[in-house]
Amino acid sequence: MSSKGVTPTKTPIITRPSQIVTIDRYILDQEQSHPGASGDLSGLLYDIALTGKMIAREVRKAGLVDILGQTGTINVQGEEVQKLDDYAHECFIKNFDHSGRLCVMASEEEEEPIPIPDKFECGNYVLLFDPLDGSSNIDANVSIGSIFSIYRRITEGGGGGTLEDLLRKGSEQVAAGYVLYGSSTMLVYTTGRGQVDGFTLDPSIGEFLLSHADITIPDKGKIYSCNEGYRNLLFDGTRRFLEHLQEVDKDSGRPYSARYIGSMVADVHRTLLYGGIFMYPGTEKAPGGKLRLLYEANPMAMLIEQAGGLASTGKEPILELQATELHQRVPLFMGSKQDVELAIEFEGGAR
Ligand code: AHM
Ligand code: MG
Repeated sequence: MSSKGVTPTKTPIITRPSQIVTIDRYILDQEQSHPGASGDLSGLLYDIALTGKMIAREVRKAGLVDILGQTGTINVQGEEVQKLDDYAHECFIKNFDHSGRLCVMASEEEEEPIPIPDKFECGNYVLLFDPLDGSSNIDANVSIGSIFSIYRRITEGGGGGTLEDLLRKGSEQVAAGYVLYGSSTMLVYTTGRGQVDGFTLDPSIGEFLLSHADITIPDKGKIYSCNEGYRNLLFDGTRRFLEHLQEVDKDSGRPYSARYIGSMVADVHRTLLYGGIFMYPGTEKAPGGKLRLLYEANPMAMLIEQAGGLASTGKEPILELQATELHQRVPLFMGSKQDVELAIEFEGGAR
């Protein structure tokens, strides 16, 4: 997978488009630039946009739960009120199981692979998703998000896919992205070729409009993002890296500022736009860290690297790890190239 050669800069490089481009039109234009494309990947991306809109609609109502009904109860419209993460998980499944484009799915919320029901056709793609990441933040009105990762199937025969189709290397992803439910709803995705684009939902017309074309992450940032509450559990190299970022040295732009939302989609989104480093390292208690390789690390690593940044475990590139378990965890350092390279030096790893 190719990533961009990026020149150092202090501000995010985003081309503000002068025309109004809907996500549908953008996806169609991209498809037409690939002669011979079947349209299946485009169809999956349309369905991601729809799913994002449906989840955004429910997220907007989260604060009204006392008025509209508690989860597990029947609301005044006679509908059962679901927990938001259950709703998001089912929304993905209901929108994708009958598309004819997938052969198997997997969700961070479900232990086992999710098969395509027998009554529906199977296709050539595989979808993994974290339906609502950071959901412990919902009650505090903090940004949350959905993350997705798409692969081409590797099993042959045209029927349902297997674990083999799901346990992959991140470098094999054909598309990845997230929907951020923040002060506005944004969909950011990549299909490779060094291109990452962001679309903002205009709620008045229900359309995602291209707002951040060709996002390029600054080569070096001035923000670090991690849960410093675990400082005393960190390995020495990681702790020394943090201390290094906090030292005062005007020439190298230190000290860095700390920003940690505790909601990966929001923290990675800021890192993509402003640069710097987001990390969820391993600790003595949890050497593999917390975040999941297939649902969180791989899709975010693809986005960051396609925008010109770097993603590493501290020892090896995230995208080169062969997944061995559906829910495996992985230590994570991602963001501006120079900042992640420095983290790798402190971690004692190789690029
Ligand atoms: P979740 O998948 O249970 O929502 O947990 C993932 C979230 C990420 O969004 C975030 O980066 C991380 O957990 C925060 O964890 P911590 O509270 O340990 O800092
Ligand atoms: Mg998650």
